Amino acid sequence: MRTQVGIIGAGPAGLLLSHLLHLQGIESIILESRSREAIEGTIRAGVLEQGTVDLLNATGVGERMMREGHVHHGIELQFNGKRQRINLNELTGGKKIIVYAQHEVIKDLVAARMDTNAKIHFNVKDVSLHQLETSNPVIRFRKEGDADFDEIECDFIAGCDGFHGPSRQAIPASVRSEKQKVYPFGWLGILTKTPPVNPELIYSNHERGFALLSTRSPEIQRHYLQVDPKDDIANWSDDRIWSELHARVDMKDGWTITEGPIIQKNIVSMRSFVCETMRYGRLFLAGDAAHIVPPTGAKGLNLAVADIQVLSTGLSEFYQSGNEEILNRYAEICLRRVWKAQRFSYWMTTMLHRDFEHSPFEYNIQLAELDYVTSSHAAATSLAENYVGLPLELTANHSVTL
Ligand code: RFL
Ligand code: PHB
Repeated sequence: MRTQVGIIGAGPAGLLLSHLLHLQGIESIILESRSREAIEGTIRAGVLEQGTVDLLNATGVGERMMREGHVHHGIELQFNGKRQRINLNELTGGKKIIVYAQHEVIKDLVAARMDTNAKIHFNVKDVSLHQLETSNPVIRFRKEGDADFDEIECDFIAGCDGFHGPSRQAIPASVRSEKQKVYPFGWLGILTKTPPVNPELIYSNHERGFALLSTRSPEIQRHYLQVDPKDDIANWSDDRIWSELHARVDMKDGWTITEGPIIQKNIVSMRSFVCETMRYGRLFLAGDAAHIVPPTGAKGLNLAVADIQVLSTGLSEFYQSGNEEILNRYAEICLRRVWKAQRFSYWMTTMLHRDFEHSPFEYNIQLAELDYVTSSHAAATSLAENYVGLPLELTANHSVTL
């Protein structure tokens, strides 16, 4: 087999890249280790930045998002028994976010690719990358049920295979600089069958631990509780989850979270991670394959989209005119924005979670920071402009808002 761009992974990064390349007349093949049902059913992100929304709309895959997603103009921060609103819209000159589940974005992208007879191989096994330093890199893999290996010869390989995929590992360790921080926090996430509890997301700092109330649809809500990352979900009965949510978000004025049947629950751990080369020869890493953020800033999916915007622009310039300038600066362009998103995600995480190793002094500093952020116009503006998404600077005098 031969293609122009071989893409490993059908997450948001891989599917969006294939979609954007198709719009520019560039051919790609996607290899995905899971089934279509599995990728379309995995519950993950919920918040889409303004720039992500604009890109999906501009490229013809935003129609259902605009119909079924929820536009939010602000978020609420709860601490010290009160709730304070950050008006994202006013503080950013009219920007907003849309709450629309990641697996719905995946469904829309898969449907768009299937409509144009895209080559997506699901359930592939034993993917490995070869000849990355040449102009004909190769991906080797096995199709479902096949004993023999297949090979795809490509011009470029896009490693969009998430944190645990093989692409990053294919870069020699000597040229990979990896920086990470592991947090002593985990998130217990639930999906519950109830109407929305609030028109906007509530991020709550409570002395028992962080809680986040989010949404999915008029019938299904998504909530999170800070727990020990090593805790077992079996220790969390539905009753225990509801009583902990009540303790962390109910208000003295009588506002109380609405309970309902819990239809899904799991625990994820949290880390910040950056691989500081995102390119090796003809291999380009994008999304979680290159960087991970803790979910408190709602940035992971949006960073994957930004990487793909840069990569597809670089590839399209290469195929149109042979100009490799953007491709050569791919890692530098992406990492500049990635590090700012890392800073924001780290800051939101440390401000909102309860670190049980901390002294009362440090806890009070955290509360003072929340008080400052919600009472200073300058500090609230800083939070807002990061939350809706910083601009992506492709060149010194060419910047697009993502
Ligand atoms: P993905 O989504 O992990 O997709 C990678 C794909 O590669 C496949 N794969 C392989 N395929 C072939 N061969 C192999 N050997 C392979 N190994 C892996 C995988 O099966 C998979 O299909 O990476 P991508 O595309 O970079 O997308 C990144 C996002 O998924 C991630 O950053 C977000 O989900 C993070 N995130 C959030 N991001 C936001 O922007 N806003 C949010 O509100 C938000 N909330 C969250 C989140 C992540 C969470 N979890 C579960 C960590 C909330 C949570 C709880
Ligand atoms: C979600 O709805 O899943 C969600 C919302 C905000 C976050 C993280 C996750 O910061």
